[in-house]
Amino acid sequence: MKALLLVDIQNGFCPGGNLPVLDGHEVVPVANSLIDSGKYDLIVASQDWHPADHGSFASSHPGKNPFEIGELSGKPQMLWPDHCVQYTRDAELHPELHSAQIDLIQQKGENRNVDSYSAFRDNDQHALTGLADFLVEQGVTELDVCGLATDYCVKFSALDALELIPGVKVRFIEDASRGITPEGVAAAIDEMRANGIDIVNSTDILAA
Ligand code: VGL
Ligand code: ZN
Repeated sequence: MKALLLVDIQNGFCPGGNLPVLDGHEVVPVANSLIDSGKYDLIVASQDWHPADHGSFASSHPGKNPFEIGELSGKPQMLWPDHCVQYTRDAELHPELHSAQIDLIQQKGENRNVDSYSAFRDNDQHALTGLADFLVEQGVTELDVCGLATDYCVKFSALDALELIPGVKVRFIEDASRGITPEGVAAAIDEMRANGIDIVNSTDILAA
């Protein structure tokens, strides 16, 4: 059973959004070609879905600016601009993404006291979102992961998939992903590769 996980392809992470990733919108046509390819038995997506007072927002920490390190529930936390607030346009999946073909949208980041980069669980690794159980139930043996942002939510989702879906083979689709910083992307790719995740491009998948 082959599945595709589209991570946080939302307005908020594209140009014009509140936490724009450079060229983030460029993943959309690539993701669409994968969605439409017929290569996947199952297509799932994650959606960053924060309450307006989320503790990862710099605005929740008086005197702090976005991209500074603060504290959340006693742990160091990168402070972000307000982004992907529930029921706002910023939180919607990109309008050109072929969303009708997505089988399940997993929301995450609702708990204001902990951030959730991974589509599978909170950053403190306690609360599971339910996505791993769903993919296990569906009998997923191969999972391709892509989206925004490579150095945060994509990386943590890919690594958690390995840990939470027994026996799964995970691949990261580089050209269907963009990151926040070039150094972060390089480090994320090294870390994924070191953990046994294959780095592939959409062209390899479409040609196979
Ligand atoms: C993300 C930072 C904060 C992501 C989400 O989708 O990579 N990054 N929230
Ligand atoms: Zn977020």
